Amino acid sequence: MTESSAQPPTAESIEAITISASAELDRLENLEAVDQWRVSYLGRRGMLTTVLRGLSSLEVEERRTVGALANQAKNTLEERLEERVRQINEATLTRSANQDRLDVTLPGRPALEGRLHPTTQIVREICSAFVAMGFGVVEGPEVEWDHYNFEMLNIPKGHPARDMWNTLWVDYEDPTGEQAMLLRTHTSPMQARVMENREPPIRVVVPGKCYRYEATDATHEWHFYQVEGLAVGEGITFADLKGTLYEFARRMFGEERQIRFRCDYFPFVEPGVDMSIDCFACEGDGNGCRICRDSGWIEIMGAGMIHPKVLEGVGYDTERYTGFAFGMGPERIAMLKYGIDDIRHFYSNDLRFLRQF
Ligand code: FA5
Repeated sequence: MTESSAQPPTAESIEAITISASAELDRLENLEAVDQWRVSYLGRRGMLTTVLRGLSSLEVEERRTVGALANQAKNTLEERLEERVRQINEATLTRSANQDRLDVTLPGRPALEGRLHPTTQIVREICSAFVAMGFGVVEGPEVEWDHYNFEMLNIPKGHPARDMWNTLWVDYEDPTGEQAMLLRTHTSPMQARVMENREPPIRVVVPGKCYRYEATDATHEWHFYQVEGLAVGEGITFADLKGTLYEFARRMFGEERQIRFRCDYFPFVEPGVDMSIDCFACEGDGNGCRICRDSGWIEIMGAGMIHPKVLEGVGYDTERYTGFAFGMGPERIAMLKYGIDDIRHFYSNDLRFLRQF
């Protein structure tokens, strides 16, 4: 670009300005530079504006001809300016679309609709069955003391039964040096926590997450849910345990269900049992049932009458009060109910699995 001269304008000088301004404009790549160009050619002191001002020094006849050329040049440059701005905007949009891999012409994606996780659904179903039978629902800490997870459940330090629960310990120095911290291996620590804070009669269920240092397989996760149950009062017997759990099985799995109790060992109950329901998928006739493995029975929980040592531990009069407790795994119950073949599906976050519930 050259400085405008004080010379009177001529057809040649106007043409020269138009050619050089157009060539310069074509080389500009951004809107700031284009605006500077506009100021220097078409602005109040721009080159072409100055030329137009100089028309007054021309003879009338010449002024008419050169003036018409100057106006035409102004219109041409203004049109070219508009066109260049449009080109730069388009190029910027294309560049950003390519770089960001964003196709602004695509229709928007519909918002994903969330739903309850299958574990949450089954936990709620289990709790509702017990709430309908007069139980309340309480929750407790997932990071727990050894004291509640083991000691208060009649599993002192060094007791071989501790091996039944592969424990994840928390690296924490207790200032008193007495307590070890862990991720609860079951919901049973809530038995003592609830009883310490209440007087019988007690009827509660405790849903919550548990953790075990376990190798995972189709039926074992290292984190999973349990629903604990606890009933304490005067005159509670094993018949109450059986009646309550039978009613639960009917509500969860249908009116026709049969149940079976077999002896099992848990240090905090006496007697201890495991409870099974008869297989709803087959007749136990040995035709290769995936669900009960042809036994005709499906194990769903551990249970038993609360051990007197546990009741003593929380200061209850064992001559007066008795009770029962049970603990079940909701994922395993959901697997049975919906025919899910691998517990690891629950927490692998595959929407194709989760959307089915
Ligand atoms: C217990 O944890 C006892 N606290 C249950 C209990 C409570 C017995 C009250 C008596 C009185 P067990 O380790 O068997 O028991 O676990 C209970 C249920 O938790 C199992 O039946 C199973 O459904 C579930 N469970 C246990 N380990 C896993 C695991 N690794 N992955 C998924 N579910 C599991």
